[in-house]
Amino acid sequence: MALVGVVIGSKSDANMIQPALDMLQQLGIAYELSVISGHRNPETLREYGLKAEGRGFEVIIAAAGGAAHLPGIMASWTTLPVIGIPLPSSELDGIDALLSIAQMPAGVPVACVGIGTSGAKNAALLAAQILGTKHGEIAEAYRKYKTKLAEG
Ligand code: RP5
Repeated sequence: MALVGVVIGSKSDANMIQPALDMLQQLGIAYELSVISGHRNPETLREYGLKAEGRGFEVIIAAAGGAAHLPGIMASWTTLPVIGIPLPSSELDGIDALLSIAQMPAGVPVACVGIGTSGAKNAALLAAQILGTKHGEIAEAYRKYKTKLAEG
């Protein structure tokens, strides 16, 4: 069963979040990838958020570019932790998405990583850290990753 729900705002975002998917796979974390636009499919996004916990997800990663309302709206429909990835798909190269995701009004947090592929990789690692507080095998996989990282 997938522990992480990964949602992107457009099919065109797929390449940019591939590092997140690769890292989740490397750490042995099952995920499900969905394409749901915050502004083109608002009802689908609502339903996804409301059902996410019941479907067994424990963390949601939401990636979008432009005004990037997807992670924030997702967070409004679920109590699961939401990690937002700002994508550089617009004329502003992701600065717009970064500010939109990071500057959530108080009360509805979204954990915002950096812009683009580095952020995508870090989103998966952050998800692993969150899941590791409950799942010993994920904590162990993350520890091994950190050990290798130190070796250079
Ligand atoms: C965002 O706008 C998407 O995440 C994508 O990065 C960008 C373009 O999407 P569409 O033109 O497919 O709506 O919402």
